[in-house]
Order: sequence, then C-alpha cells, then structure tokens
Amino acid sequence: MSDDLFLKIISREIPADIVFENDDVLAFRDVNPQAPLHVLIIPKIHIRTINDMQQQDAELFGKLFFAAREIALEQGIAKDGYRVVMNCNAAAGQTVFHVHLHLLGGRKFDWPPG
Ligand code: DGP
Repeated sequence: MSDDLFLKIISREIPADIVFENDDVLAFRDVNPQAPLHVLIIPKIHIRTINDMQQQDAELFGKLFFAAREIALEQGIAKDGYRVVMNCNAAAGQTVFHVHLHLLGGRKFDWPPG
C-alpha cells in the first residue's frame, strides 16, 4: 500500500489537477490523456484491482460511476457521449494498482477497443 501512487494524490503529497471530490471519491486529470477530456475517478480507500473488491465495496464502486456522470455533465460531454473504462491487471493494461475509472470524452471512440 505504501507504493500506492494514488493515495499520495489523495493526501496531496503528489500534485494533480483535481476536478471533483467528495467524502468517498477523488477525480483528477490523467497525466497522459488519451482524449480531450481524460479523468481518473478513484475511491479514497486502497483497493488494488476489481478482483480485490468485496461485497461491501459495491456501493463505493457505484459512487465512482455517479461521479463520472456528474463530471460528464459538468464538463459538457454528457449529451455527445463518453466512455468509462476500468482496467484489471496486466492483460487489460492496468499499471496503477489502486482501482480507477477512466472517464474519456471529447472525441469519437472505436469499438472494439484495442
Ligand atoms: P491504468 O493503465 O488503467 O492503470 O491507468 C493508469 C493511468 O494513470 C494512466 O492513464 C496514467 C495515469 N497516471 C499515472 N501516474 C499518474 C500521476 O502521477 N498523475 C496523474 N494525474 N495520472 C497518472
């Protein structure tokens, strides 16, 4: 847990461009954006991957999606559309092991993803 980069963003040890915060969730712009809007939405507690999610975390994961909705509305991408993605482990490309929902918008996305 001590190597959890995103806990350091929550505690403001590492700076980030924060766009949303409440008691449970923090959201900030991705340092390597893949779309005009690329925000990472994270829980304020350490959960490594979706595989580590417990039954009692279900509501918290719902709050990540609700934050995505709020940010999309606030940033003006809700009507055109946007994508939310959560990578789990190496095959999906997860590189930071503190669960995070990617919110991407401001351009058209292909399907299936690469
Ligand atoms: P993933 O591949 O799903 O684990 O995505 C991790 C994302 O985190 C990746 O898009 C880049 C972003 N990221 C990594 N380090 C930092 C950081 O220090 N600050 C910010 N804002 N984003 C970071």
